[in-house]
Formats: sequence, C-alpha cells, structure tokens
Amino acid sequence: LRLQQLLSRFKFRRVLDSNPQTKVISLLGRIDGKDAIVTMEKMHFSYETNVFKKEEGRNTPVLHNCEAEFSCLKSIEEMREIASNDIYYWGTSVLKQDLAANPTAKINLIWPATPVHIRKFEAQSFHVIRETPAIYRAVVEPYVQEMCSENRLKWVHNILYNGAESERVVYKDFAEQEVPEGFLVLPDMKWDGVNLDSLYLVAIAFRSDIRSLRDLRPEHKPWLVKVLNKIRTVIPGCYNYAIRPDELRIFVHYQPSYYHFHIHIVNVKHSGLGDGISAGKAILLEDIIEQLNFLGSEGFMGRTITYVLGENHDLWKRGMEAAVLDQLEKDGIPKLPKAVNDFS
Ligand code: M7G
Repeated sequence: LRLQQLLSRFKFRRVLDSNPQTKVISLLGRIDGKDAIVTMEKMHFSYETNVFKKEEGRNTPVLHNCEAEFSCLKSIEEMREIASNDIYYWGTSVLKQDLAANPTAKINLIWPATPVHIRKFEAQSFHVIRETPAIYRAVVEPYVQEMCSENRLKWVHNILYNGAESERVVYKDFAEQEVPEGFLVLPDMKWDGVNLDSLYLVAIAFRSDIRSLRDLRPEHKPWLVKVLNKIRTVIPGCYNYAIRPDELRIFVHYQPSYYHFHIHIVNVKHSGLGDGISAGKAILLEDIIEQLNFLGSEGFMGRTITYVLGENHDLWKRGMEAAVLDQLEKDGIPKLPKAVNDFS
C-alpha cells in the first residue's frame, strides 16, 4: 500500500487542471518536500459481467448486462429527487461501491514529479504547428536527445528488463536473438484494468533505435505490419473476445511524452482522456504503415508534420512559438487585431 502511504503525506498546493467532461482533476502538492502530482478520475459504470461457464471442458464467457450487484440501477443505495415536470424526473444518488467490482475513482500519483510533468498536467493554451524537417533538426532533435535520458525512460527499462509490472504483461513477443523485433503489451497506466469500454493498453518495443514517428523509415514497414497484426490477433483473446480486432484503435502520438517507440491500443468506443486521441496528436498505425509506401528512403524524417502543441511544452519556448509566427507571416495570414471584447 505504498500509494496510500504516500497519499496520506500529500500536502496540497494548487489545482493544476479540472475537466468536468472527463471527470478528471489534477492536483499539485508536496510529499516529503518533493513535488507530487495526483490525478483523480471518476470511474465509468460497470454494466457487463463476465461469468465463466464450464462447457465441454472449456471456460466459455457469458456476458450479463446490468444484472450484477454493482451494475447500473442495482447499485443505487440512496436517492434524492431534485424535481419533476410532466414526463421528466431527475435526481441524484449514491451508488454502492466495491474496490474490486465497482471502484469510485482511479488515482494516479507521480512522485517526485519533474517540472516537465507539472507543466504537462497544467491547464494551458494549445497551438497547431507545422514541423518541417529543418525545424525538427534545429529545434526538436536536441530536445529529444535530452529527453532520452536514462532517468526519464526508467519506467520503460524497468518494464522491458527489470520485471516491473511483469504480472500485468498480457503479451510478450521476444526472442533473445531478435531484439529489434520484440515487443510486449501491458495495461496502460491510464486504464483501471476493469472496464473494457475504456480498455487502454500500451505496446512497447524492445528496440531503442526508434525514438518517435520521425525515425520511421520504409525498412521498418514489415516490422510494423507484423506488430500491428500480432496486436490484432492476440489482444481480443486476452479479453475473452469481448473486444474484436476491428474495435481497437491502434495509434502513435506525435509528440509523445516518452521517446522510446510505443503504441497505444484503445477501445474504439473510448474517446480518450484529454487530447490523447484527437487529430493533431494521435496517428493511426495503419496510416503510418501506408505512408511509408510513399515517403522516400528517409521516411518521416523528410516530411512536414502538423500537430498540436501546448504552450507549457518545452518546445514551444525553444523555437516553436517563433516558427509559428514566422509561418503565419509567410502564409500571408493577416496579423490579428488587438483583442476586441467590447460587444456593446
Ligand atoms: P506517450 O504518447 O509518450 O505520452 O505515451 P502521453 O500519452 O502520456 O502523453 C506513453 C504512454 O505510456 C501513456 O499512455 C502513459 O499513460 C503510459 N505510461 C506512462 N508511464 C510512466 C507508465 C508506466 O509506468 N506504466 C504503464 N503501464 N504505462 C505507463
């Protein structure tokens, strides 16, 4: 219960962000004098229960909808009616909670948090920017080099080589003599591991020569195809076929937070937390593979990539802000007048 002990020492400082739509709040505080970020997310309803039935020596999953003790209306413990009008009624309720079957919230802690973490979680303005190969080389690559430090990627190395989260790994494709090909899949830190509607897994490559989308070249195509098909083959089976191969949204982030090649695998129903699957951030693996057919031998290194960047991201001040202003001018987009807020 290390998490609980750490949280009990959390000294609140301020709210970094709160979002009523995703029902997530991020708090900044200190634990033992070091910065800590706590993110709390209200959980979705559980309404499907997987019950195994022994059939001819096989375990066959049988789905029950809204019948279990903790699902939907069954879980209402207390109610208060707010009002009613004609055929409309509304009220609030307290639901029966259970740590395993129906938890209230998912809690994430980052401790000690670096300034990069804090800025990432803080409410900020976003900008659509165009990253040309020249800007990549001048501004982004030096930053990526810095972000590849041992420390920043420690969690990845722990998973790949030190057995961290090993009991949670759902698939491992690894042969000693084939390091560049190997990868493993495990539940993402963003997922509660319970609700399939929000299924969120991450596939991490063993190879460390691909830091991001930018490093992908046509020679990587057969490997990417293999990984994609392996994911679509094995993941449904890992979850009793309650999810189908064509219900998985499989994508890569640009910019990612961590520069070691990994792939997001998410239930297509789940719209993701924050901007995680929106245009300008998530790029479908299928599209990446397809584009490698058309990009020259240098692959994504030769392409201009347009994406969304927050002002708190280090790259904004390190050159992206200047690049955007420059591009707007070159594109002939008129400068904005000073904000006018007098509507009278
Ligand atoms: P990203 O695109 O680099 O960053 O993806 P972002 O989506 O966070 O902006 C990294 C993915 O790895 C994210 O989906 C994280 O939630 C996930 N992740 C990060 N860490 C530190 C861990 C971890 O320690 N364990 C697991 N299982 N997932 C993690």
